[in-house]
Amino acid sequence: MGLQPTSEQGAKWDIPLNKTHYPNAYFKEEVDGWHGYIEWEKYPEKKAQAANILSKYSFADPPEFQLQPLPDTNPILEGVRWKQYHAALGSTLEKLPEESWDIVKKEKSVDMIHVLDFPYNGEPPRDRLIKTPLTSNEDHFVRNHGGIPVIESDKWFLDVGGLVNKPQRLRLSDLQNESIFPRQSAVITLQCSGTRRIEQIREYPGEGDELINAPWGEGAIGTARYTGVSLKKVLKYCGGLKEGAHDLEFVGVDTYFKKGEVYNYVVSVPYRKARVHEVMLAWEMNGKPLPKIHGYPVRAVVFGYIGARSVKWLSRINVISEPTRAPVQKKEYLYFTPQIGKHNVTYSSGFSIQDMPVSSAIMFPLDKSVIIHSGSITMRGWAFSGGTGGNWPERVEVSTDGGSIWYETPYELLSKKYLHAWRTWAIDVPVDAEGWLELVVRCWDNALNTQPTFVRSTWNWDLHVTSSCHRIKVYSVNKSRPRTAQRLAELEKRGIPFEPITRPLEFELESDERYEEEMVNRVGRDPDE
Ligand SMILES: Nc1nc2c(c(=O)[nH]1)N[C@H]1C(S)=C(S)[C@@H](COP(=O)(O)O)O[C@H]1N2
Ligand SMILES: [Mo]
Repeated sequence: MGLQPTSEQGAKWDIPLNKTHYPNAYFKEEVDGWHGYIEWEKYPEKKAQAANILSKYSFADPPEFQLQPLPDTNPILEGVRWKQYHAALGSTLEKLPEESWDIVKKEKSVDMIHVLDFPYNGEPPRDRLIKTPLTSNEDHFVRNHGGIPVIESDKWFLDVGGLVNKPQRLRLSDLQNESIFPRQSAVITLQCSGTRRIEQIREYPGEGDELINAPWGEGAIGTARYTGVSLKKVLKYCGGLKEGAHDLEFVGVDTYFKKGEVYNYVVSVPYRKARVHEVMLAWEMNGKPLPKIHGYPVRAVVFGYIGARSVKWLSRINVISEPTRAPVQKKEYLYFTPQIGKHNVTYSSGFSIQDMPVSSAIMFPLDKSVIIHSGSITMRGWAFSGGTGGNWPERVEVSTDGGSIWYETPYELLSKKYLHAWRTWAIDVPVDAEGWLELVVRCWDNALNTQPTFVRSTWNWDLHVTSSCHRIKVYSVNKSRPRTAQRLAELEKRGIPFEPITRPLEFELESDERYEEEMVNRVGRDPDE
């Protein structure tokens, strides 16, 4: 069945998925060998045509999960609206959701937490992420805003233009020609500015449009060795910068939808970032070609900045005089004060998030777990500090009482220092107390920056950069305490599992004789006089 109007004449059209619809829209792919790439930025009239088509449909509302619980499914969210956007634009993009999902299945670990089916967003299981200082390509988180383009590496090229003296078209073989460009290789942590957003959502929900796609936990961060060339060398090869050059605009080929309009994924970073060799054009991730899902064949890697600037499937770099007005830069990734929200938010009132601040997370144990121990608990996690020039976690501290008393994690258990990467950490922390405890972590970086104390201190309408001390709750059962040891032994004898803790004990907690003895020992319930 084709498209049906929702009601009377003039109403918008509902868009069914998996439809065979009229060839009402057809947008040609721009370049042979670049599948899933429609160029929008060069053709304003084509953009207008797409916006006109989109305006004819009514799309599914975003699911409400911020004021209600998240679905207990994997994928957690489906992305119906984004699938519909792609379908509405006709046959060129219509199959992208399925094709992208096939790539997810091929390239990512089977047990990823699929935060969103489409555009694909996923993070690895918490305890595995920090088992190794480098993240495997299969486990590295993915943050996509659209479908995954598939580009043949020998058909790929990069256009460098704008305020450069000699605009150039470079192929992968040019970038890889070591007689022109020396190699650059570095261990880099990429962190999405949405990492740990779920903590902000739980306390105070925020903007529910774009963010609906990414209710991240602590796993939207990953560390890999990237290999490529320093963008500074490429700009030099292009004759250097012209007068007035200030920012570098990166164009990714994927299609980005925002408020009824279409774009390619475009952001910018200041030139000063490239000047200090902190922007790499990378084609290798952990010694292997970039996976398709991570930007094959070439992506930008911007050290210490929010992940959003590290553009995947890079096709063009424009040297410009001011930060780009493209919506990802201008309308997204803004940081607001806590007084700003639906009632008064504007784009200009937030600042544009670039540098990632110091942050950390407890990846083991998991929140709400029950830990039976003999006086100490093992904690493990990551700590990271972004920025420019290189920052690194110098000290990681944990608390088992919500942040009154802190223990320094032993330096032998911190992974190697890099200028632009996280450090994994571990500690056996003494725990005497029983019952619910709040475990906390905070990091101090080399510049003595540390983390805000509570989520409340970092809450912002777009729910970005949850860099407050990470807090989890665990239920402590200290079997070095005689009464606890006795209770555990009794449960074992009776073959009753300890968990879930919420299940009532079916046997008496104490014999009548013992109770009477105790009452004597405690000198009764009430005072004598
Ligand atoms: N072309 C393109 N580049 C992109 C994105 C995108 O959607 N399209 N997402 C950005 C965001 S928000 C992040 S956090 C990182 C994630 O990189 P990864 O998926 O390789 O982990 O890619 C960035 N680069
Ligand atoms: Mo991101």
